[in-house]
Amino acid sequence: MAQLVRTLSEKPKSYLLRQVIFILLIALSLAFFGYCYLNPRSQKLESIQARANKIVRKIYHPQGVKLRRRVFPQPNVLRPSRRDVHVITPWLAPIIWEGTYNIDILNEQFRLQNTTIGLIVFAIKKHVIYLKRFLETAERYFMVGYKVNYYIFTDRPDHVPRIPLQNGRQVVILKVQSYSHSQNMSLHRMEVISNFSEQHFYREVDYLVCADVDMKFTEHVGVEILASLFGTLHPGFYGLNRTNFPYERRPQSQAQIPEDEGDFYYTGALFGGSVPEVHRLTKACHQAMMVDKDNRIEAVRREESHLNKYLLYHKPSKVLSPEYSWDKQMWENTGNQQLGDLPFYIKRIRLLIAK
Ligand SMILES: *[C@@H]1O[C@H](CO)[C@@H](O)[C@H](O)[C@H]1NC(C)=O
Ligand SMILES: *[C@@H]1O[C@H](CO)[C@@H](O)[C@H](O)[C@H]1NC(C)=O
Ligand SMILES: *[C@@H]1O[C@H](CO)[C@@H](O)[C@H](O)[C@H]1NC(C)=O
Ligand SMILES: CC(=O)N[C@H]1CO[C@H](CO)[C@@H](O)[C@@H]1O
Repeated sequence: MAQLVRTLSEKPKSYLLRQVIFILLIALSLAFFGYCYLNPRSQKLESIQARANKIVRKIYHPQGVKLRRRVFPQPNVLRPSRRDVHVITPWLAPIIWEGTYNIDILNEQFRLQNTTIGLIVFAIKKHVIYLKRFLETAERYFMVGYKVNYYIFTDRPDHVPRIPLQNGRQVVILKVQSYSHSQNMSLHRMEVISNFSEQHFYREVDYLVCADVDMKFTEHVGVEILASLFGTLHPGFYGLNRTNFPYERRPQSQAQIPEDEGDFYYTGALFGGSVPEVHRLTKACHQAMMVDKDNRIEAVRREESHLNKYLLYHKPSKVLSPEYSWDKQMWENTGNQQLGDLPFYIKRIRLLIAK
Protein backbone atom coordinates (compact mmCIF):
# COMPACT_ATOMS: atom_id res chain seq x y z
CA MET A 1 0.00 0.00 0.00
CA ALA A 2 2.82 2.37 0.94
CA GLN A 3 4.41 1.50 -2.33
CA LEU A 4 1.19 2.13 -4.19
CA VAL A 5 0.78 5.53 -2.59
CA ARG A 6 4.30 6.42 -3.48
CA THR A 7 3.76 5.29 -7.03
CA LEU A 8 0.68 7.45 -7.28
CA SER A 9 2.35 10.53 -5.92
CA GLU A 10 5.50 10.19 -8.00
CA LYS A 11 5.73 11.92 -11.31
CA PRO A 12 4.13 9.37 -13.65
CA LYS A 13 6.59 7.49 -15.83
CA SER A 14 3.71 6.23 -17.85
CA TYR A 15 0.12 7.41 -18.11
CA LEU A 16 -0.96 3.88 -18.87
CA LEU A 17 0.30 2.55 -15.53
CA ARG A 18 -1.45 5.39 -13.68
CA GLN A 19 -4.72 4.76 -15.47
CA VAL A 20 -4.60 1.06 -14.74
CA ILE A 21 -4.02 1.71 -11.05
CA PHE A 22 -6.77 4.32 -10.98
CA ILE A 23 -9.31 1.99 -12.54
CA LEU A 24 -8.26 -0.80 -10.22
CA LEU A 25 -8.81 1.41 -7.19
CA ILE A 26 -12.24 2.50 -8.39
CA ALA A 27 -13.22 -1.11 -8.98
CA LEU A 28 -11.97 -2.10 -5.55
CA SER A 29 -13.88 0.63 -3.73
CA LEU A 30 -17.06 -0.10 -5.70
CA ALA A 31 -16.76 -3.75 -4.75
CA PHE A 32 -16.19 -2.84 -1.11
CA PHE A 33 -19.12 -0.45 -0.79
CA GLY A 34 -21.32 -2.77 -2.80
CA TYR A 35 -20.53 -5.53 -0.35
CA CYS A 36 -21.27 -3.36 2.68
CA TYR A 37 -24.57 -1.95 1.50
CA LEU A 38 -26.01 -4.77 -0.53
CA ASN A 39 -25.02 -7.73 1.60
CA PRO A 40 -28.09 -8.52 3.71
CA ARG A 41 -26.09 -9.84 6.66
CA SER A 42 -24.10 -6.67 7.12
CA GLN A 43 -27.26 -4.60 6.73
CA LYS A 44 -28.85 -6.48 9.57
CA LEU A 45 -25.77 -6.03 11.70
CA GLU A 46 -25.84 -2.34 10.98
CA SER A 47 -29.43 -1.89 11.98
CA ILE A 48 -28.78 -3.80 15.19
CA GLN A 49 -25.84 -1.53 15.84
CA ALA A 50 -27.91 1.58 15.16
CA ARG A 51 -30.52 0.38 17.62
CA ALA A 52 -27.86 -0.37 20.22
CA ASN A 53 -26.46 3.15 19.79
CA LYS A 54 -29.89 4.62 20.36
CA ILE A 55 -30.28 2.64 23.58
CA VAL A 56 -26.80 3.63 24.70
CA ARG A 57 -27.59 7.30 24.13
CA LYS A 58 -30.79 6.99 26.08
CA ILE A 59 -29.09 5.38 29.02
CA TYR A 60 -25.68 6.96 29.22
CA HIS A 61 -26.52 10.59 28.74
CA PRO A 62 -29.22 11.65 31.13
CA GLN A 63 -27.57 15.08 30.76
CA GLY A 64 -29.16 15.15 27.31
CA VAL A 65 -32.56 15.84 28.86
CA LYS A 66 -33.61 19.43 29.43
CA LEU A 67 -34.23 20.23 33.06
CA ARG A 68 -36.94 22.63 34.20
CA ARG A 69 -36.10 25.89 35.96
CA ARG A 70 -35.31 25.14 39.59
CA VAL A 71 -33.02 26.78 42.09
CA PHE A 72 -30.22 24.57 43.43
CA PRO A 73 -27.31 25.51 45.70
CA GLN A 74 -24.34 26.73 43.70
CA PRO A 75 -21.36 24.37 43.41
CA ASN A 76 -18.07 26.00 44.37
CA VAL A 77 -14.97 24.83 42.50
CA LEU A 78 -12.73 26.16 45.24
CA ARG A 79 -14.48 24.27 48.01
CA PRO A 80 -14.33 20.48 47.62
CA SER A 81 -17.43 18.62 48.77
CA ARG A 82 -15.35 16.22 50.86
CA ARG A 83 -11.79 16.70 52.13
CA ASP A 84 -11.55 13.46 54.10
CA VAL A 85 -11.97 10.97 51.28
CA HIS A 86 -10.98 10.54 47.67
CA VAL A 87 -14.01 11.30 45.47
CA ILE A 88 -12.70 10.47 42.02
CA THR A 89 -10.65 7.66 40.49
CA PRO A 90 -7.62 8.32 38.23
CA TRP A 91 -9.88 7.45 35.26
CA LEU A 92 -12.32 10.14 36.39
CA ALA A 93 -15.11 7.95 37.71
CA PRO A 94 -16.81 9.48 40.74
CA ILE A 95 -16.58 7.59 44.03
CA ILE A 96 -20.02 7.95 45.59
CA TRP A 97 -19.89 9.31 49.14
CA GLU A 98 -22.51 11.09 51.17
CA GLY A 99 -22.23 14.84 50.61
CA THR A 100 -20.77 14.73 47.11
CA TYR A 101 -23.96 14.95 45.02
CA ASN A 102 -27.33 16.67 44.91
CA ILE A 103 -29.98 13.95 44.73
CA ASP A 104 -32.65 16.40 43.51
CA ILE A 105 -30.70 17.19 40.35
CA LEU A 106 -30.03 13.51 39.73
CA ASN A 107 -33.67 12.60 40.34
CA GLU A 108 -34.84 15.18 37.86
CA GLN A 109 -32.51 13.77 35.20
CA PHE A 110 -33.43 10.15 35.76
CA ARG A 111 -37.17 10.77 36.17
CA LEU A 112 -37.34 12.57 32.82
CA GLN A 113 -35.88 9.38 31.31
CA ASN A 114 -38.56 7.19 32.94
CA THR A 115 -35.71 5.07 34.24
CA THR A 116 -36.63 1.48 35.17
CA ILE A 117 -34.35 -0.51 37.43
CA GLY A 118 -34.02 -4.26 37.90
CA LEU A 119 -32.80 -5.47 41.27
CA ILE A 120 -31.46 -9.01 40.99
CA VAL A 121 -31.20 -11.23 44.00
CA PHE A 122 -30.59 -14.95 44.47
CA ALA A 123 -32.38 -16.80 47.24
CA ILE A 124 -31.39 -20.45 47.07
CA LYS A 125 -32.43 -23.00 49.68
CA LYS A 126 -32.46 -21.62 53.21
CA HIS A 127 -31.45 -18.16 51.97
CA VAL A 128 -35.12 -17.53 51.17
CA ILE A 129 -35.48 -16.53 54.82
CA TYR A 130 -33.61 -13.29 54.05
CA LEU A 131 -36.05 -12.27 51.33
CA LYS A 132 -38.67 -10.68 53.53
CA ARG A 133 -36.26 -8.28 55.19
CA PHE A 134 -34.48 -7.59 51.92
CA LEU A 135 -37.70 -6.71 50.05
CA GLU A 136 -39.29 -4.75 52.86
CA THR A 137 -36.24 -2.55 53.37
CA ALA A 138 -35.83 -2.16 49.60
CA GLU A 139 -39.42 -0.92 49.34
CA ARG A 140 -38.58 1.67 51.93
CA TYR A 141 -35.17 2.85 50.69
CA PHE A 142 -34.29 1.52 47.21
CA MET A 143 -35.04 3.77 44.23
CA VAL A 144 -38.13 5.21 45.84
CA GLY A 145 -40.43 6.76 43.24
CA TYR A 146 -38.99 4.71 40.35
CA LYS A 147 -40.23 1.70 38.48
CA VAL A 148 -38.47 -1.32 39.94
CA ASN A 149 -38.57 -4.99 38.99
CA TYR A 150 -37.33 -7.33 41.69
CA TYR A 151 -35.91 -10.34 39.90
CA ILE A 152 -35.81 -13.13 42.45
CA PHE A 153 -33.97 -16.24 41.37
CA THR A 154 -34.91 -19.10 43.62
CA ASP A 155 -35.39 -22.84 43.77
CA ARG A 156 -38.30 -22.34 46.19
CA PRO A 157 -40.81 -20.04 44.47
CA ASP A 158 -43.48 -20.98 47.02
CA HIS A 159 -41.39 -19.53 49.82
CA VAL A 160 -41.11 -16.06 48.33
CA PRO A 161 -42.96 -13.78 50.75
CA ARG A 162 -45.76 -11.56 49.48
CA ILE A 163 -45.18 -8.04 50.64
CA PRO A 164 -47.08 -4.89 49.69
CA LEU A 165 -45.36 -2.97 46.90
CA GLN A 166 -45.48 0.67 45.89
CA ASN A 167 -46.96 1.63 42.52
CA GLY A 168 -44.91 0.70 39.49
CA ARG A 169 -42.95 -1.96 41.32
CA GLN A 170 -43.25 -5.70 40.86
CA VAL A 171 -41.71 -8.97 41.92
CA VAL A 172 -40.66 -11.35 39.14
CA ILE A 173 -39.94 -14.85 40.42
CA LEU A 174 -37.59 -16.87 38.25
CA LYS A 175 -37.08 -20.50 39.07
CA VAL A 176 -33.59 -21.93 38.94
CA GLN A 177 -32.51 -25.44 39.71
CA SER A 178 -31.45 -26.28 43.20
CA TYR A 179 -27.70 -26.74 43.19
CA SER A 180 -26.33 -29.28 45.61
CA HIS A 181 -23.53 -27.17 47.09
CA SER A 182 -23.38 -23.49 47.86
CA GLN A 183 -20.35 -23.40 45.55
CA ASN A 184 -22.46 -24.43 42.61
CA MET A 185 -24.71 -21.42 42.87
CA SER A 186 -21.74 -19.11 43.01
CA LEU A 187 -20.52 -20.89 39.90
CA HIS A 188 -23.78 -20.32 38.07
CA ARG A 189 -24.97 -16.92 39.22
CA MET A 190 -23.07 -15.10 36.47
CA GLU A 191 -24.37 -17.58 33.90
CA VAL A 192 -27.97 -17.18 35.02
CA ILE A 193 -27.81 -13.37 34.90
CA SER A 194 -26.17 -13.49 31.50
CA ASN A 195 -28.81 -15.94 30.20
CA PHE A 196 -31.73 -13.90 31.45
CA SER A 197 -30.35 -10.70 29.96
CA GLU A 198 -31.60 -11.75 26.55
CA GLN A 199 -34.85 -13.25 27.76
CA HIS A 200 -35.94 -10.49 30.14
CA PHE A 201 -33.67 -7.65 31.03
CA TYR A 202 -33.10 -5.97 27.65
CA ARG A 203 -36.83 -5.59 27.13
CA GLU A 204 -37.85 -4.77 30.67
CA VAL A 205 -35.33 -2.47 32.40
CA ASP A 206 -32.64 0.13 31.75
CA TYR A 207 -30.29 -0.70 34.62
CA LEU A 208 -29.49 -3.79 36.66
CA VAL A 209 -28.36 -3.87 40.27
CA CYS A 210 -27.12 -7.25 41.55
CA ALA A 211 -27.16 -7.62 45.32
CA ASP A 212 -26.64 -10.34 47.92
CA VAL A 213 -29.83 -11.34 49.66
CA ASP A 214 -28.35 -11.29 53.17
CA MET A 215 -28.22 -7.49 53.12
CA LYS A 216 -30.66 -4.90 54.33
CA PHE A 217 -31.23 -1.33 53.23
CA THR A 218 -30.91 1.13 56.10
CA GLU A 219 -30.88 4.47 54.23
CA HIS A 220 -31.70 5.95 50.85
CA VAL A 221 -30.10 4.11 47.91
CA GLY A 222 -31.09 5.90 44.72
CA VAL A 223 -30.10 6.90 41.22
CA GLU A 224 -26.76 8.29 42.42
CA ILE A 225 -25.45 4.74 42.04
CA LEU A 226 -26.58 4.29 38.43
CA ALA A 227 -23.93 4.28 35.71
CA SER A 228 -23.06 2.20 32.68
CA LEU A 229 -20.92 0.02 34.96
CA PHE A 230 -20.43 0.29 38.71
CA GLY A 231 -18.63 -1.63 41.43
CA THR A 232 -18.60 -1.22 45.21
CA LEU A 233 -15.60 -0.97 47.52
CA HIS A 234 -15.39 -4.02 49.78
CA PRO A 235 -15.81 -2.95 53.43
CA GLY A 236 -12.88 -5.09 54.53
CA PHE A 237 -10.15 -3.90 52.15
CA TYR A 238 -10.74 -0.34 50.93
CA GLY A 239 -7.83 1.21 52.81
CA LEU A 240 -5.19 -1.42 52.08
CA ASN A 241 -2.20 -1.61 49.82
CA ARG A 242 -3.13 -3.66 46.76
CA THR A 243 -0.49 -6.24 47.60
CA ASN A 244 -2.76 -7.16 50.52
CA PHE A 245 -5.96 -7.50 48.49
CA PRO A 246 -7.31 -11.07 48.42
CA TYR A 247 -7.03 -11.19 44.62
CA GLU A 248 -6.45 -14.54 42.97
CA ARG A 249 -2.67 -14.76 42.50
CA ARG A 250 -2.15 -18.15 40.85
CA PRO A 251 -1.34 -17.73 37.14
CA GLN A 252 -3.27 -20.93 36.34
CA SER A 253 -6.54 -19.11 37.08
CA GLN A 254 -8.26 -16.75 34.66
CA ALA A 255 -8.88 -14.44 37.63
CA GLN A 256 -5.19 -13.89 38.36
CA ILE A 257 -4.08 -10.33 39.09
CA PRO A 258 -0.33 -9.75 39.57
CA GLU A 259 0.97 -8.00 42.70
CA ASP A 260 1.77 -4.79 40.86
CA GLU A 261 -1.73 -4.34 39.42
CA GLY A 262 -5.14 -3.52 40.84
CA ASP A 263 -7.08 -0.38 41.74
CA PHE A 264 -9.53 -1.43 44.43
CA TYR A 265 -10.96 -4.58 45.90
CA TYR A 266 -14.62 -4.72 44.86
CA THR A 267 -17.25 -6.69 46.72
CA GLY A 268 -19.31 -9.33 44.97
CA ALA A 269 -22.27 -8.28 47.12
CA LEU A 270 -23.23 -5.24 45.00
CA PHE A 271 -22.47 -4.38 41.39
CA GLY A 272 -24.40 -3.39 38.30
CA GLY A 273 -24.84 -1.08 35.36
CA SER A 274 -26.77 -0.77 32.13
CA VAL A 275 -28.23 -4.02 30.80
CA PRO A 276 -25.67 -4.40 27.96
CA GLU A 277 -22.74 -3.80 30.33
CA VAL A 278 -24.01 -6.23 32.97
CA HIS A 279 -24.66 -8.75 30.23
CA ARG A 280 -21.05 -8.40 29.02
CA LEU A 281 -19.66 -8.61 32.55
CA THR A 282 -21.61 -11.70 33.59
CA LYS A 283 -20.91 -13.47 30.32
CA ALA A 284 -17.16 -12.80 30.59
CA CYS A 285 -17.01 -13.89 34.23
CA HIS A 286 -18.99 -17.02 33.49
CA GLN A 287 -16.70 -17.95 30.60
CA ALA A 288 -13.59 -17.36 32.73
CA MET A 289 -15.04 -19.53 35.48
CA MET A 290 -15.74 -22.31 33.02
CA VAL A 291 -12.13 -22.22 31.78
CA ASP A 292 -11.01 -22.46 35.41
CA LYS A 293 -13.36 -25.37 35.94
CA ASP A 294 -11.88 -27.22 32.95
CA ASN A 295 -8.43 -26.59 34.41
CA ARG A 296 -9.60 -27.89 37.78
CA ILE A 297 -8.95 -24.65 39.62
CA GLU A 298 -11.36 -22.49 41.55
CA ALA A 299 -10.49 -18.84 42.23
CA VAL A 300 -9.81 -18.04 45.87
CA ARG A 301 -12.98 -15.97 46.29
CA ARG A 302 -14.84 -17.57 43.40
CA GLU A 303 -17.02 -15.16 41.42
CA GLU A 304 -15.77 -12.16 43.41
CA SER A 305 -12.24 -12.89 42.15
CA HIS A 306 -13.49 -12.92 38.56
CA LEU A 307 -15.49 -9.75 39.10
CA ASN A 308 -12.32 -8.04 40.35
CA LYS A 309 -10.38 -9.20 37.33
CA TYR A 310 -13.10 -7.92 35.00
CA LEU A 311 -13.32 -4.52 36.69
CA LEU A 312 -9.54 -4.11 36.54
CA TYR A 313 -9.58 -4.20 32.75
CA HIS A 314 -13.05 -2.69 32.25
CA LYS A 315 -12.92 0.30 34.53
CA PRO A 316 -16.26 1.06 36.18
CA SER A 317 -17.83 4.45 35.44
CA LYS A 318 -18.86 4.87 39.09
CA VAL A 319 -17.41 3.38 42.27
CA LEU A 320 -19.64 3.10 45.33
CA SER A 321 -18.07 3.82 48.70
CA PRO A 322 -18.35 1.29 51.55
CA GLU A 323 -21.53 3.14 52.65
CA TYR A 324 -23.16 0.74 50.23
CA SER A 325 -21.84 -2.52 51.67
CA TRP A 326 -21.07 -1.92 55.31
CA ASP A 327 -20.30 -4.89 57.51
CA LYS A 328 -20.56 -4.10 61.23
CA GLN A 329 -19.06 -7.35 62.34
CA MET A 330 -16.03 -6.94 60.13
CA TRP A 331 -15.48 -3.43 61.50
CA GLU A 332 -15.73 -4.65 65.07
CA ASN A 333 -13.34 -7.50 64.39
CA THR A 334 -10.65 -5.23 62.98
CA GLY A 335 -10.01 -3.66 66.39
CA ASN A 336 -10.56 -0.11 65.16
CA GLN A 337 -12.93 0.79 67.95
CA GLN A 338 -10.89 3.83 68.94
CA LEU A 339 -12.52 5.38 65.86
CA GLY A 340 -15.95 4.69 67.32
CA ASP A 341 -18.80 2.55 66.06
CA LEU A 342 -18.06 3.83 62.60
CA PRO A 343 -14.98 5.39 61.02
CA PHE A 344 -15.43 9.19 60.79
CA TYR A 345 -15.58 9.18 56.97
CA ILE A 346 -18.65 6.93 56.94
CA LYS A 347 -21.50 9.43 57.33
CA ARG A 348 -24.26 7.02 56.43
CA ILE A 349 -24.70 3.28 56.27
CA ARG A 350 -27.00 2.61 53.36
CA LEU A 351 -26.69 -1.12 52.89
CA LEU A 352 -25.69 -3.38 55.70
CA ILE A 353 -24.54 -6.96 55.46
CA ALA A 354 -26.70 -8.66 58.07
CA LYS A 355 -26.47 -12.41 58.25
C1 LIG B 1 -41.85 9.22 30.04
O1 LIG B 1 -43.20 8.87 30.30
C2 LIG B 1 -44.11 9.93 30.05
C3 LIG B 1 -45.50 9.50 30.51
O2 LIG B 1 -45.69 8.13 30.30
C4 LIG B 1 -44.06 10.27 28.54
O3 LIG B 1 -44.95 11.33 28.27
C5 LIG B 1 -42.63 10.69 28.18
O4 LIG B 1 -42.52 10.91 26.79
C6 LIG B 1 -41.62 9.61 28.58
N1 LIG B 1 -40.28 10.10 28.36
C7 LIG B 1 -39.31 9.39 27.78
C8 LIG B 1 -37.98 10.05 27.66
O5 LIG B 1 -39.50 8.24 27.37
C1 LIG C 1 -27.80 -20.78 29.86
O1 LIG C 1 -28.05 -20.91 28.48
C2 LIG C 1 -27.32 -21.98 27.86
C3 LIG C 1 -27.57 -21.89 26.36
O2 LIG C 1 -28.92 -21.72 26.06
C4 LIG C 1 -27.78 -23.29 28.47
O3 LIG C 1 -27.06 -24.36 27.89
C5 LIG C 1 -27.50 -23.26 29.97
O4 LIG C 1 -27.96 -24.43 30.59
C6 LIG C 1 -28.16 -22.05 30.61
N1 LIG C 1 -27.70 -22.00 31.98
C7 LIG C 1 -28.48 -21.77 33.01
C8 LIG C 1 -27.85 -21.83 34.35
O5 LIG C 1 -29.67 -21.49 32.89
C1 LIG D 1 2.42 -1.17 48.62
O1 LIG D 1 3.34 -2.17 49.03
C2 LIG D 1 4.43 -2.34 48.14
C3 LIG D 1 5.23 -3.55 48.61
O2 LIG D 1 5.38 -3.55 50.00
C4 LIG D 1 5.25 -1.06 48.09
O3 LIG D 1 6.33 -1.19 47.20
C5 LIG D 1 4.35 0.08 47.61
O4 LIG D 1 5.04 1.30 47.63
C6 LIG D 1 3.11 0.19 48.50
N1 LIG D 1 2.19 1.15 47.89
C7 LIG D 1 1.61 2.13 48.56
C8 LIG D 1 0.71 3.02 47.78
O5 LIG D 1 1.79 2.31 49.75
C1 LIG E 1 -24.44 -29.64 39.18
C2 LIG E 1 -23.06 -29.41 39.66
O1 LIG E 1 -22.28 -28.67 39.07
N1 LIG E 1 -22.72 -30.09 40.78
C3 LIG E 1 -21.42 -29.96 41.43
C4 LIG E 1 -21.55 -29.08 42.67
O2 LIG E 1 -20.30 -29.01 43.36
C5 LIG E 1 -19.83 -30.29 43.82
C6 LIG E 1 -18.57 -30.04 44.60
O3 LIG E 1 -17.86 -28.93 44.15
C7 LIG E 1 -19.62 -31.23 42.62
O4 LIG E 1 -19.20 -32.50 43.07
C8 LIG E 1 -20.92 -31.34 41.83
O5 LIG E 1 -20.72 -32.11 40.67
